[in-house]
Amino acid sequence: TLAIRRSDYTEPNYLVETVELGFDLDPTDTRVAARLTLRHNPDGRANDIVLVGDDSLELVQLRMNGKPLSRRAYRLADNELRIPNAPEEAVLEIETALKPEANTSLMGLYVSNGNFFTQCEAEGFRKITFFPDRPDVMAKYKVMLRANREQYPVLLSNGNLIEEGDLGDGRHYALWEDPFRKPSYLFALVAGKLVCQEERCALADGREALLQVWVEEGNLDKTQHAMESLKNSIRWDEERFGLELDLDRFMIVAVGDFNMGAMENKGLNIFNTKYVLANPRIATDSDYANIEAVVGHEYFHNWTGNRVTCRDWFQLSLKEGLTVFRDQEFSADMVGTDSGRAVKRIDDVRVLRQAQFPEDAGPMAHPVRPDSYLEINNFYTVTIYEKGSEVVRMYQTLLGREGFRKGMDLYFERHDGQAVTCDDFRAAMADANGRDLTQFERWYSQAGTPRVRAETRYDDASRIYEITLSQSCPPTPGQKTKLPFHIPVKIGLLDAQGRDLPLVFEGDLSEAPTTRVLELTEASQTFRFTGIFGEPVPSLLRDFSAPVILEYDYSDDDLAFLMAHDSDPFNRWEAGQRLATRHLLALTRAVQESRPLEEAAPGVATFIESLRAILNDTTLDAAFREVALTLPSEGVLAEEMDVIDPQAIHAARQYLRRMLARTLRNDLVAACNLNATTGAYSPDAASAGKRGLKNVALLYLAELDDTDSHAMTQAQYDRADNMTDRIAALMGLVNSSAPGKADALERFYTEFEGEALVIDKWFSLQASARTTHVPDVRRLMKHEAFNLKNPNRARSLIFSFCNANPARFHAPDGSGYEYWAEQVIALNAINPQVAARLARTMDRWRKYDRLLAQLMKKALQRVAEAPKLSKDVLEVVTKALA
Ligand code: HT7
Ligand code: ZN
Repeated sequence: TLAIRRSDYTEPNYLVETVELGFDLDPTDTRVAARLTLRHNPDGRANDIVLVGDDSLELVQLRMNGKPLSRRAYRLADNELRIPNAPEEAVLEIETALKPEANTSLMGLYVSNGNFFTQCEAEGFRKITFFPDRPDVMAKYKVMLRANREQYPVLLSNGNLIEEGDLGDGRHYALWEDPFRKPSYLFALVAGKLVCQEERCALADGREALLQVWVEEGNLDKTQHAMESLKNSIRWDEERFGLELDLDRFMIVAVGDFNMGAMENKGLNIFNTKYVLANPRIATDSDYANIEAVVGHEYFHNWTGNRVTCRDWFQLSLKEGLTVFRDQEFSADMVGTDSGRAVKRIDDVRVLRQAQFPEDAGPMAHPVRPDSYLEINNFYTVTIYEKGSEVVRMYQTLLGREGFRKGMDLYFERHDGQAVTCDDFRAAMADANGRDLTQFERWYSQAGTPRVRAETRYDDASRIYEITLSQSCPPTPGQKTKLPFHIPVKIGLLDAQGRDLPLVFEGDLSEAPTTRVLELTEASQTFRFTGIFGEPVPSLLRDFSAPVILEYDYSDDDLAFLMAHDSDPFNRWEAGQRLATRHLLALTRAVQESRPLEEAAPGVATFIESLRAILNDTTLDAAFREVALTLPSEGVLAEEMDVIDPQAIHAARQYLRRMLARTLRNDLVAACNLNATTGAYSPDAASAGKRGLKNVALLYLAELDDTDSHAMTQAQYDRADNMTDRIAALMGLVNSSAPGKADALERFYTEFEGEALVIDKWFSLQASARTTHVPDVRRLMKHEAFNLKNPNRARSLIFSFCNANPARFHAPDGSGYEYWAEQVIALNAINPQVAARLARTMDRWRKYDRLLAQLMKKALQRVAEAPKLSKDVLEVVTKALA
């Protein structure tokens, strides 16, 4: 298997002008008639027409310019159909036969619960017909769908419905036309028994659009939030970026079998049910927030991805990083308040640290614009998405909101309707603002998380405060040494009262803001502030202005001070996390050395008092207090250790959680009572924040595992009128020895048996419970509701155990790893994409202590040697073992 390289890019030989597709839909034998008009590309090289088709395709007929092509006129080998010496213009007619029901990969055309769906990004269109399946080939599509009317009453595709009618013999048809040119990865069709909620929506320019949310029958009581989110997204993109919906009709369809979150097919977004269906009975506050974010994300792709798309898949972050940035800003604006925005920022940074930092330090580390891949599906990563979004955010930090908007405007002015590169985006930002962003390119080309080290010096006599920033970046696979990045470091200085000082920069008196963006471009630079009376406490990397690890020798007192006073809520939270990490690592070492924990972290009592102050500070939003009270996860702590010891980390964190619960018991009980929400459920940020704080408090109390906490948790479980409170209480019960826990689990299952998304929660909660060991997971796999073919279900049990239950997964006997290997191998045969995601669990094996690392390596080797390994899994395990 050969790697695809970015440096090998060449223009397509032929461009496709129009595509007409005729589908005769049948689960076991679907026929696709494609009619393509092609024209030789003046910038292309040979006069060979090159089409790609998957192994699963059966080629039934091939005609060029009206005549059947003889077997000698084309070559078909290694998934490539090549027609050498073709004319300047050609009309190709290709008939293929497919078996959608047998397609468990969920790429291309497949069946889910009796209905037809497609997924074409990145390379699924080649499972439908032979085609130049690459994003720089953009064409206009017309799609005819034919199927049995009773079984498939609804027939949908991209764009506008231009005709529908009866075909006799129980069949009917629908003809769709998409007015916009698009790459093949944005093609979609849906056919089956579906119903929709629809609304007309007025657009800024006076037009009206029809909005629809399609679901299976029985789910119409769960579409309102997705519809509201869609309308909010449309309004937000008009207001923030001046971007309007360009279609008369915009559809969202929910499907229960789906590889990822959702897909931005032009005018026909297809969603995992998880990101559409919600009502208070089945969905939690975070489900509601995720739905809003994903609906926004897919809608925003209409401009950033569809109108302007990627030249090749190495440019994936051009659309994904930018669109994640846009959805993050959208969610922040929907909350509205400053502290609400900060909590959203904190949540996003947590994901980055928990998932992207480890990726960037492991065997799959890659630049935001990768240089090579074996399987593109493996590159839909947190680096491309979340780090990509941080890179886009840095433009806004450097250029200001207005400057960023100017750059966006120029980007669309230059590139609407084109397939472009990350360099094109950077050029638009630079040119619109008259800025040199040459060095900024390194954020795209160099992998790894940069470290920024700060040192400060205060000179009493001259009243000068100096900050010296130095940067470095560790080696990553294929990149031994790194050049300095262009890093925006937003800072403030606090006086002894905790007030922000005016920042006079190198004696420049023209302005003295209290927050400044320092631009670090060299390996080391010193910044001087004048007129500083008394040594300040620095607040560094405010709002997490760059995706870096910031090192500064803060004292415990400095951190407690920032925790109490920093005007930047992100850094207020950050100070608490730094302190918590410090204590947790000290406790972890004590566990490893069997020293008494009581003496291991002397500052911990003071730290808990700082948390008490925050918990009881009602001037702070509940949502902020919730994140401030949440300790760094076991995964984040693991990254802080040279050699990871999952059991010791777990024991240390549990010890601190219990200590906190004991010390703050009365305050926690009070927080539960004061934050009880009353009246009808609403997912708005303020109510969700209250529930969040209450449930964090409840789960601390549940750590006490005594009759009082059992009674409190049980009472909340019994009285809950929404899924947020119910699942939190169930979690408290399951992680304790409460007498009612088995009964609660059973009742939960019976009550929600018909709601697949809730049963996913039921599996996932048990998979990540402290009391769940490998044999328990194996038992759950035999449950009647378990189904390996359904990605949501597989993720809810297998992924939750392997990724969210580190103490049990890393059982010293290696049983967790054996289980992992079995599941990767089983999934490989069903769905390579999902299997490869699970394979990523072992990325960091070299960082674990020797005995565990050996067992992990053995499991990896077992997978690597398994027969019929997909490219997807092969790439992940060979890179891990390399
Ligand atoms: N652009 C989409 C990425 C995607 C995908 C979605 C569903 C199934 C398979 C997929 N492969 C790639 C999702 C997004 O970022 O919006
Ligand atoms: Zn996306």
